[in-house]
Amino acid sequence: MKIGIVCYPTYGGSGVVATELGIALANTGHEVHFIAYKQPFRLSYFHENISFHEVTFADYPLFEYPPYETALASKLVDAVKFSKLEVIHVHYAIPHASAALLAKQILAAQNIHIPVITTLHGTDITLVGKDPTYAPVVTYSINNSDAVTAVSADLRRQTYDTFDISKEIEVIPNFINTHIYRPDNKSHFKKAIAPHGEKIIIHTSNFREVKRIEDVIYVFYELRKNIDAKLLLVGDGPERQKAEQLCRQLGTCSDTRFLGKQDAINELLAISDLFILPSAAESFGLAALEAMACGVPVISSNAGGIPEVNIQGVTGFLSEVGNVNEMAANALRLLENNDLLEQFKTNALAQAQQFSTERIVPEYEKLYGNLVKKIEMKFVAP
Ligand code: GMT
Repeated sequence: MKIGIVCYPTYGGSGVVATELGIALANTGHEVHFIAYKQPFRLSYFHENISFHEVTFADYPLFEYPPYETALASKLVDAVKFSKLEVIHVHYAIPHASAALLAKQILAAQNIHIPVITTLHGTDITLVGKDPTYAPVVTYSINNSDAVTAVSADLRRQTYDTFDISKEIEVIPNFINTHIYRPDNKSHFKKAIAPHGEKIIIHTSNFREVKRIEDVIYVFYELRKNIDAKLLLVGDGPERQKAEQLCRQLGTCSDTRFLGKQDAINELLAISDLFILPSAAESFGLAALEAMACGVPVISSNAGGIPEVNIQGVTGFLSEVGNVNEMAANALRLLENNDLLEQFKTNALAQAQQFSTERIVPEYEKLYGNLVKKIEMKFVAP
């Protein structure tokens, strides 16, 4: 099948999922075309089944804001016509879904019919999408896509609760490449970070306010009163400076490393003992799944779709958002009891297998196949 994938190419969960989906589809023989304003960051190598179409903007003094949505719709029309795409799959509603629907209309006027699949990722619904600035367009785009998927049951519920939705939303959870994200306890690497056998605590994110980085530092501060531990903070973003200030104020900097954006996150996760995800909102929590696939239990908040991934008392512990004392107590309970920690590591790994690429990606393939058949029956059948 010839599949067009639209995504944000920068660091961020939706772009990661879209890119990994495209790679997985290409590996099974589909022809995948990424349409984005920049090469997606996990796509920096050649793959015979993958092409990239860059959305470019013609600059003009009148445009105070580049008309991204218009440029994207035009690029989609071009890609569908000349690469003979059969489906357009957009990740993140704003403005990808509405741009794809515009492209679909333009193409229909030329007797080219193509289904549009919209995948909702979270902030396009829970934070940005419900703002009155965007809500009418988001509602229209969801109701008029040929299929809509959400990455968790909680996100589907929130979408129905927030907008006036008449469309069926299917849940297809995020997935993980368990061949890359897997336990791999490199002792020399571990030793470089924790030379005296300290426990390694890790957090990865884009350091936005919603991630509550300061809670990570408070949990670590409490934990460190009782055990020897090191904290790895991976990623970068607007909250980084505040996090550094807090770490200095609490005196935890000597055991904390700010590693910035890293490509080989799997290697850092694989040497870690515990992952902390205290987010205020999280439609799914792909970062937690990445950790679990490396055999790392998760101490998290119970926001959004996190409980669908991190299972209370099995793969980790969940607390109300902001309850850092309970998070620290749960972390300590695990780290002080090696048998319990080992059991949770095994459980985390087993839970992550439920979300393997091999299990989840065929759900998308099935969806594409059904939609293409429907279009053929409507427009091609005699
Ligand atoms: O969480 C972020 O900052 C990135 C964000 C995005 O929109 O790219 O991630 C969202 O999509 C991910 C992939 O589906 C989910 O795993 C994240 O939970 C979700 N983030 C939020 O809901 C805050």
